[in-house]
Amino acid sequence: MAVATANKASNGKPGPKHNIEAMRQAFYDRIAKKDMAPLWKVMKSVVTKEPVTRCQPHVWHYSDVKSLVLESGGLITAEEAERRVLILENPAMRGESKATNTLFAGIQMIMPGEVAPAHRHVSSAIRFVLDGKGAYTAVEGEKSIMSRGDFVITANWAPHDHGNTSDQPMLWLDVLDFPAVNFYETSFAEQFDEPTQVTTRENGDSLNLYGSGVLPDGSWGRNYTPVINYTYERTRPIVARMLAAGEIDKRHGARVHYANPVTGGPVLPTMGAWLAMFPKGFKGEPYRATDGTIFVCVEGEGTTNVDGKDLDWGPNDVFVVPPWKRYAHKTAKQAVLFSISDRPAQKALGIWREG
Ligand code: 1HN
Repeated sequence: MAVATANKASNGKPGPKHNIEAMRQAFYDRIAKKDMAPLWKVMKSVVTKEPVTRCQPHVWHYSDVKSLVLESGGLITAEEAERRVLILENPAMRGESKATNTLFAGIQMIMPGEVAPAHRHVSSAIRFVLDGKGAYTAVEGEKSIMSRGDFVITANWAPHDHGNTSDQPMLWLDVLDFPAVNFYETSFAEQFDEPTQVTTRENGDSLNLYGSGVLPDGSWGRNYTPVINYTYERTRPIVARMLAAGEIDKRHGARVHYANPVTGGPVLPTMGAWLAMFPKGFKGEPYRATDGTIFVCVEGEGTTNVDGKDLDWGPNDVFVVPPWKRYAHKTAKQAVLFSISDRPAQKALGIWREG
């Protein structure tokens, strides 16, 4: 087989540089037919010097979202839809059901008298309640009545259904890890014959049992929190107390993370969540980390600068910060932000970085 010899004159014929390029291309064409390719052509784009993301910073304003979600209530029932959710699609990843590359976000509504039937799936879900009072989520036999600001957890394979016995629509943010689960191609799901599961534990049971500084003897033995609903009623006073005491991080404000009371670790192996209160006039220092983050404004208003772009937010607005983009919060009023990301998954894999 001919070997290219560089730097030899070529008497009017294409020069050696051209020869070697032509020979390389001919080689690439031949190996392509055998489903092979040269790493050296792609190496810098597959192992980048820094994180590369398609995810864009974006805010969904509740003034738009709420009226559109309410409108969807006239088009389809929760039963027919199974889950009546409008997807918050990252503008750079339309049609992929992604807010970040690893997380789904959507706004779900359940109308008075409706039931969203029981099912379970490998993908874990969280709900953050935006509007309404008195609808419930039943998770693994516990019925949890929800209020605004509550953080509700549906772990991997936990049976769950929703119902609304109140007299007003209830809306919440759903965040699921299914883009990550689907990346690993490990999704399973099933529906139950009965639309609602039998509940054996009353409202608030798991928070009372596991969130009171004592733990039942015996091991919980699962890799997610036993608490179904971390209520705003219990969590808000903690960040308010930190704010009053001046325990305010220069980047993240007076912030807590939601913890699994059995381990002290994150609530789910795939997703972690935080609640932060900021004083009026807060001007945060910039921060970046490799986990793309979904934020919800619970109270107040402010602006988050992400990589030079200002995202203005007020109550119930949802915004997304892509991985490794520097961001800094500032507030016009005292504000509360909930946030969620895939940080626990990245940490478990040893690939998380900040700074
Ligand atoms: C799901 O099961 C729920 O249970 C919400 O409320 C949103 C988005 C995609 C796939 C399953 C729920 C979902 C979902």
